[in-house]
Amino acid sequence: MGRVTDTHAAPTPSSFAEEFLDELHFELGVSRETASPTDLYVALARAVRRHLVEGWFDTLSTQLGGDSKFVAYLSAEYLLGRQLENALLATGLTEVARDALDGLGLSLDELSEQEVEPGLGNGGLGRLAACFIDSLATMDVPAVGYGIRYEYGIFRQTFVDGRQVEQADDWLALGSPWEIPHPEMAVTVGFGGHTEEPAGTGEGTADGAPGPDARQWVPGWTVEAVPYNYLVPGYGTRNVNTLRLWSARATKAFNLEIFNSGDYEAAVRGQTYAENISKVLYPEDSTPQGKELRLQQQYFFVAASLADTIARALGDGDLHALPDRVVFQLNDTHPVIAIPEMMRLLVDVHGLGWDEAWDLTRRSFNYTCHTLLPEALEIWSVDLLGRLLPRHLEIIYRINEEFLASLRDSGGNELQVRRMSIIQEQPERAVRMAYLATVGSTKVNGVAALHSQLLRDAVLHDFSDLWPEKFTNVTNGITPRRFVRLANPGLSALLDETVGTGWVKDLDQLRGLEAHAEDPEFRRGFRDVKAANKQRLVDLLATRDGLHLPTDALYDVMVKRLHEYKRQMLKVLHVVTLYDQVRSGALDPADVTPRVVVFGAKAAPGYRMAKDIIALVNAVAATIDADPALAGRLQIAFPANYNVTLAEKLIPAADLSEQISLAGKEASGTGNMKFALNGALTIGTLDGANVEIRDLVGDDNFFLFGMTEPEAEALGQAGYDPGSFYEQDPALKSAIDLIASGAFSHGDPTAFESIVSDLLWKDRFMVLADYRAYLDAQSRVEAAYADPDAWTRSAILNVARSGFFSSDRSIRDYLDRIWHAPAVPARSNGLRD
Ligand code: 4GP
Repeated sequence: MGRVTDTHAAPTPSSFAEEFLDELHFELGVSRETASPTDLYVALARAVRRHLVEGWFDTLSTQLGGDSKFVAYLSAEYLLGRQLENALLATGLTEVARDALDGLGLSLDELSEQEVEPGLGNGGLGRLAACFIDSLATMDVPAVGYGIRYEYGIFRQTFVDGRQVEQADDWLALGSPWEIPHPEMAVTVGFGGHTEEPAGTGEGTADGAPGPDARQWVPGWTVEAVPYNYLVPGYGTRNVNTLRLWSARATKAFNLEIFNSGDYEAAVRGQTYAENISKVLYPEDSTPQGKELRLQQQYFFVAASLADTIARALGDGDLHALPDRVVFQLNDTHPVIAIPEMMRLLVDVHGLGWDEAWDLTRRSFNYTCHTLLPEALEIWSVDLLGRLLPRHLEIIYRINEEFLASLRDSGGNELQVRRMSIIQEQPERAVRMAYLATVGSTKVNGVAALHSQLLRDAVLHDFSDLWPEKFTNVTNGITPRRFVRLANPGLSALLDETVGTGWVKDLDQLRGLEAHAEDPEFRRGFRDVKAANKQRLVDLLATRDGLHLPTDALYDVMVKRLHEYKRQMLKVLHVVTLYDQVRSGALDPADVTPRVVVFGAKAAPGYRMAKDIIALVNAVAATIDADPALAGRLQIAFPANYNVTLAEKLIPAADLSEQISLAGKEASGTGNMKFALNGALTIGTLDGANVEIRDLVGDDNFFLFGMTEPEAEALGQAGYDPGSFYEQDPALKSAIDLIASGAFSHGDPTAFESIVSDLLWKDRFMVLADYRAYLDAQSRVEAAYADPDAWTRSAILNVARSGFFSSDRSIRDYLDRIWHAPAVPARSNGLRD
């Protein structure tokens, strides 16, 4: 038996200190005196990880031993955030570790700061996946998250002269103590090549003959997918699930013959090519990337995951049991190539007939859509697909042929057939991955009620007419462990005192706060927590970004990816208007509600307009800072490199949450939920999950403004003319003119010309049309903020009524509506040899 930690005995500070030193000395090979801060952090992380392993073994043996069904969550992104504090919370070791480290003259908080978060995702979609695996583990649901172990995650953002500059995120530079690699379990993944009549035998057929529909794929090249396991601890349970991320490795590391001949570069070319597959996360959000490498990434992780899943779910068992043993959830279109891959495995490798294979496949897959922007639905040209995955293209053609034939059989006209074809013909022949997903899945869901409705009514309406029962909704959620319990210890303590500690696992218990909203004492306590959180943020931004911010101000926060549809520009116009009015004397600075406007946003590196908007925000920030008239009244803070770690400090400090996308464009949003749950009031449109937030927290506790989706749609249809809004609203005109005049660019009127002319002539997301309503809503915010008691009451009610937005509830909905996979609590077996 290897050296193991006796986790049966409750760890004490001294036993934990021993484990920590053991890691430091024997695993890292450094002494306490010579250890760097990273060494200390790594030793700590590994000491904590020991306490997850036993639960993990128990979970695996419980789940694999029975005939339970498990969820295979396929996602190209997991935006995990830091792991240490979450693991400490799950193991209940926070105080033990703190005391142990104290005893060694070390600080838990300082060591925690050493952790580099794994930024293996872009934004909402990746963070949602991280919340979901947390909830799945907490709820004892057998589940594996599958994804890619990118060597470089989402880029690190810096600003140079106010403009975004990207740097590679080498998060693995100093190693990651949370991962457990298994090179011996590598899976071979093929690419390219050609298909032919099957010569060999069908592995899965009784007589060893190829199946009736089988073809043989002869790949042109292969790579190895090496699994790295991450332990996903549930909260308040023994259960520890698995996140399995795949890393690409060359099948043959290098060619010795070529090396010996002296061409060193050529000798490793194959390796470089193969390993590029998991090298870097595409830094795109809500935008498709039609790049070959991206398709390689998608197929790479999907093929490895399916092979793994089949082995795990069935072992040597009967393939016909597949839908009873595993359910695949496709997180957006990125993993949709899994559908033809499953067909290939069943038909070509295991010798099943086409119809049977199709039935099993369709019963095993489900698809979540995360967008409403038509251009954000992935499309792969048949040229590229045929070159990279020739057999998959054949399979897709046949799926489409049969689907279109069935449409015609049931009386579909040619127009409808063309509209619904998985293959688009114009402007190039290409595969519509969202359609393939819809045809190949049992259920298709949107991520908020409005979004699911719009999927049915617009984006996928032909399909929902055909298969109404296929469409459902699961409103997104967020984990209360990370986003309240860890991020907001002050609020957590107050909640524990007031409603007990059960809320961490059952967020509906927050309802118990409602009565306390009327209690002046409780309000005071709640306000104190908010004030302390602001202080914590101010201190952090002072050291992290050199910003000097007041604490006694309204914290007005807009953090999310930079995208035109999210309308950071509307927020900028509000700030510019305030500045403009003070400057022109129309507004007495003394009448400006002291306000710190916080932005956090990364722009996709190739997205010009988004990057220009970042530059504008920084330019306006600098101009306002330099103006003494606004000192202590209005300030923009735009800390660079917004990520999960920063979110955890920013959100608890916010008073006002900006959720101001054009109605009908934000699928759900999840930041909106985090803010409400931490006691910020929302200023927002009727978009995404804002609709449900407002329904729950109450109209009086939410600042609604702007067009509804049908209104925006109608305005678009009628021929939207942003210039007319500019002409008719003097404040708006003046704000835009001020930007155009060069007031924020040292007199250079060309600096923001792209933004100004876009707003005046195009304004696809109707910023100008909603400007006036937004300003009016901001006036209501100011009036409400002037009455701290009433504001606090509203904030408390936001917390009390946001229990619905727990990702535990989302998972319950997935289980009830889609997965039907019962919980299987891990049974203790003790550590095995
Ligand atoms: C996002 C959506 O834009 C956001 O509304 C939603 O809350 C989130 O997914 C989770 O469902 N989409 C992406 C993306 O992050 O990359 O498409």
